[in-house]
Amino acid sequence: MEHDIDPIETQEWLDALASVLREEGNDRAQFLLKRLSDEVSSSGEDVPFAINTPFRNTIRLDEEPKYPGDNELERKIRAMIRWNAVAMVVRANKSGDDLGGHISSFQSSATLYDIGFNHFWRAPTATHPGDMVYFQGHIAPGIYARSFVEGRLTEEQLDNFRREVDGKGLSSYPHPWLMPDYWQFPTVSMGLGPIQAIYQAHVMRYLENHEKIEKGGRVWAFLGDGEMDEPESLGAISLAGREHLDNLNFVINCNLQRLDGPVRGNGKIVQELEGMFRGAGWNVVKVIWGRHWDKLFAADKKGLLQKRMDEVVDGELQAYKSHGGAYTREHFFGKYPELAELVKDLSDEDIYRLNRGGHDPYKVYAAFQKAVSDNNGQPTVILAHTVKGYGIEAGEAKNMTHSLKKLSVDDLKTFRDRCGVPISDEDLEAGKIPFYRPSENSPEMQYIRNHRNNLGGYLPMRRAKAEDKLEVPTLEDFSAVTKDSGDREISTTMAFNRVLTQLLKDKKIGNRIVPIVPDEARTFGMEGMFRQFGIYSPWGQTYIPQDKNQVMWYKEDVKGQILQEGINESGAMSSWIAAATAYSTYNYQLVPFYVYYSMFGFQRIGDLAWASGDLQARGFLIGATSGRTTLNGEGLQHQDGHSHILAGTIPNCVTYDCSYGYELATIVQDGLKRMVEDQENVFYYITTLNENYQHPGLVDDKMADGIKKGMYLLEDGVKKGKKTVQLMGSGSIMQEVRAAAEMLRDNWGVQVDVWAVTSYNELTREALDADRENLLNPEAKPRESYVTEVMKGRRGPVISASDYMKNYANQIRKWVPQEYHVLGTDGFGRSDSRAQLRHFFEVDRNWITVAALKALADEGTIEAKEVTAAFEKLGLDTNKPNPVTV
Ligand SMILES: Cc1ncc(C[n+]2csc(CCOP(=O)(O)OP(=O)(O)O)c2C)c(N)n1
Ligand SMILES: [Mg+2]
Repeated sequence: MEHDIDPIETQEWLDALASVLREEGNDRAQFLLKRLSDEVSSSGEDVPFAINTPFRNTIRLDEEPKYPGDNELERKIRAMIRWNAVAMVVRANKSGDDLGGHISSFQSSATLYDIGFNHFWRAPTATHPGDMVYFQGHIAPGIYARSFVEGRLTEEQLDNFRREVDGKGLSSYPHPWLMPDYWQFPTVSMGLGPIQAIYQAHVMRYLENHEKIEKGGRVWAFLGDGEMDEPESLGAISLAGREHLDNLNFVINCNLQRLDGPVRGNGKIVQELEGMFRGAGWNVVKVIWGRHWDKLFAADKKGLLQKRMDEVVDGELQAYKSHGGAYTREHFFGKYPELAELVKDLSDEDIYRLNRGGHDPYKVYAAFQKAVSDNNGQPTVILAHTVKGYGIEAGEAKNMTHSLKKLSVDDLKTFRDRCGVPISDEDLEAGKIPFYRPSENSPEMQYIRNHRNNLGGYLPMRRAKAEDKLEVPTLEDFSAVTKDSGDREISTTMAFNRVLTQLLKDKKIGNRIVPIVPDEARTFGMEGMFRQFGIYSPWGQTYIPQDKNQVMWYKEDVKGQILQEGINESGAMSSWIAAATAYSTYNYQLVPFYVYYSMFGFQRIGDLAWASGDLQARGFLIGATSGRTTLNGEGLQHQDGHSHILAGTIPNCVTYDCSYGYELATIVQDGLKRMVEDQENVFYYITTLNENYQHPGLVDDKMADGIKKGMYLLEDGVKKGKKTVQLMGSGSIMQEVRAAAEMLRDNWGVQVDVWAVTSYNELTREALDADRENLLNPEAKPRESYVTEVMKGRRGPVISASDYMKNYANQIRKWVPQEYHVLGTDGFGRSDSRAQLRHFFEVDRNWITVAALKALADEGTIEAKEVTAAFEKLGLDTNKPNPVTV
């Protein structure tokens, strides 16, 4: 009911409420409102739905804290940073190299960052873990500009913005890989910043609860309002609310625009976000209007100004800023005569200068202060209303402003005037766009230095290596897994569980191991770890678990070591990232093992995996229940035959497909040595399988060396004679390869060597490196690739079979000295028995056998008709359709 049918009665209720607020405070008022609302709903009626507050500042004027800074000095500092940020991009785009860069986004968020740098963000010190700031990716020029003024970056570096190849320049966006001492978090792929920040805060709490790091760190994520449309941006906010992550702040720069146009032209992005975050249990602090509006609101006794604010849509708000004061007077205030009256004494210029909250240091400071010190133990989102392209006449609030990279001399002059930097007309007219840095003893520099010193040092800053030195177990320590399994049939997933359990119990690094699962531990047989090591929960366990009377009950514990992240691969991956970079962020090494269905790995969270490379994450990703035909009953969407190809695209991701427990133990031990002891910036992807069979044992160091390099000789079967082949196998398909070897020997008199290939990716990388070295050293004796080195002199054609697409094994073709034939699982998976699937994809023992015979026929060792006979003998249909087509 919109219409007020009894204003006198309404006023009585409002007066009563005002008196409660005045005399007894907000808590009492809330209590009464809740009672009233309970009363209405218990009578079966609807309660008014209100997830939003009006479109105004959350913090009232009389609640604002005193501003602790020198606003005038800060304004001057901010102006020079803003100038340098623009100069950097415009200079980079004068060369004609089309380097790109962004001007308008930072201009809209400069005040937000400045308040953080001047008053809030602590650098890590001996006594404080430091704050972690996720900078919005494409405002990087603004952060460089500040570092330049601080003397941390040189003019030469600024001039090489986006020129990264020769190592002198600054990366286009925050990329730890390219600036390892500076940027901490890659954020520019929209949505990755917010989800990473949430899980960073979550892992921070995990470490605090385990008393592994000092308390007091905070995570600040700066995000765009357009970016909030990414599912990753909002998809995990309920975790932060539920876990009371009051160490987390989002600052969303609501400049109402994204790249092409308005974020919500016909609505209000601030209000929409408010509702979502409130629903997820966050504090929402709206910073809508700057202080120049305060007087107008105070004079607006009838609430008409508020009514107008509530009804106006973002498309209009954008147009007001873009068209100026006269337009705003007519279209905004002019709608109601009382509002036109309210601003009659203001000039058009005054109206244009009515500022938005995100550009007002007083309002922004108040919001940040509330987030830090008055947050009711919940995460806080600050919704800062700003203008995109603020202060840039050529682009302010214009739809095209995101892409603005070049400014005319006149535009530069106007912007220079607005910033008040001492740059001459002559310089600008001569095409120079000088940077500006005040002298070291200027009040501005003193101010910057004092404030950053008080906050522990300069940011951004990244620690490239942890100071702590750890020792990892030796391969001998894993002898339970590296020895022959005898008659016992086990899977590599089971072998992995043994390795992990042993690591968790290890005296030296056991407390550094972080197992991570997304609701799939039982699938991998890991449920025994629940009771043994506990599932992390900030609440401990407030209920008696249903299975408490069983040996392996579901134990939740504040000291629990396992991160069970629910059905949430992106969240689990983000937890893994936070743990895998703890050596850098917390100076405390962790070894996370994220175990998941291999199909729901790289293809689902590919962009986070790519970011992990940039982040120089160190840890293990375990694609359990892998293999297109080995995971047999689940069908097309579960059966992975390509994750190794995807993983291989990440330069510092080391990948292995294991057949046996001793391979797995060798690889994990080597990974620990490289990542933990040597602090090498690589991470591991290992696939394990759930097919049970007997496992042989590790023979010697040479075998271990081959496992790490990517292949080794498993069966040395070729002696004298002409009928010889080389078979390569990996994963579970190794069992088919070995069976084929038996058949070839027994039924066709062929001698066979069997090679175990643990990583076609590693073999390829090494061989490509050898090729490159040979190219660069044309007169030197060529380096032989490892593949060539082990295969040369071996007799007979080579047949490779794996549970992965043919492209995976095909990679090494160039370096295999013999004829090379590849079998693989190209096509969509489907549910059936393993035997049926391997027949369907033509990777079983029969198909390997006919492929070997055909290779022998091709080289003239046997006759083609013998191959035809083999097809008949083995009952293989030569009219079978190509599996990739069905
Ligand atoms: C996943 C992804 N998609 C698209 C882009 C390209 N992109 C860069 S900035 C941008 C617009 C950002 O708008 P908003 O989040 O509102 O930030 P603003 O610049 O307005 O602060 C887009 C689409 C990207 N970086 N990442
Ligand atoms: Mg925006």
